[in-house]
Amino acid sequence: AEKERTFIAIKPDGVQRGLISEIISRFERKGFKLVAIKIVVPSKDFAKKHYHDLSEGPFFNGLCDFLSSGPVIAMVWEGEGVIKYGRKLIGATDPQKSEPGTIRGDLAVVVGRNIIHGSDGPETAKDEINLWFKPEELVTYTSNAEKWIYG
Ligand code: YYY
Ligand code: MG
Repeated sequence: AEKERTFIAIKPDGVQRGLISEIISRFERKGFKLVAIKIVVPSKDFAKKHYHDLSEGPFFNGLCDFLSSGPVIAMVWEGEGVIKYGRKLIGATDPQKSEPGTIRGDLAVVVGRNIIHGSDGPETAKDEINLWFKPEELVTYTSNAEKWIYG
């Protein structure tokens, strides 16, 4: 059965700090399935498209400069409830308010360098996956572990 999908990105700070495998393993160990991944330096225009919802905010320009400042790991993760639970794994937007045990809580200190992005709902997940990936870059497969994860 086709499960829900979400867009997750490790931002340039997470990549530069050597946190790629740490972040991927949290999603992987949980039982979510990686269905697309690439490393890319987004242009500033692309960053603006990604964050278009925030274009009115005072931090928009700096945020887009930052996202386009270096390599990003763009991913699509699949699983039951992955959109909402992915946000839980990530933690609150401001790492000062993220619980310990979450990615931002454990690994980040300030909101402008919070190392990871995750879609905030089904509509944005769809839009962000379409923005970052071509359909043929998404790989549909059955993981051998699925019957042990879902029963
Ligand atoms: O979805 P999430 O990343 O948790 O937060 P958003 O409200 O969508 O903001 C996107 C991004 O913008 C956030 O991860 C950091 C940055 N940002 C900021 O630098 N300062 C703020 N006051 C709010 C958000
Ligand atoms: Mg957001």
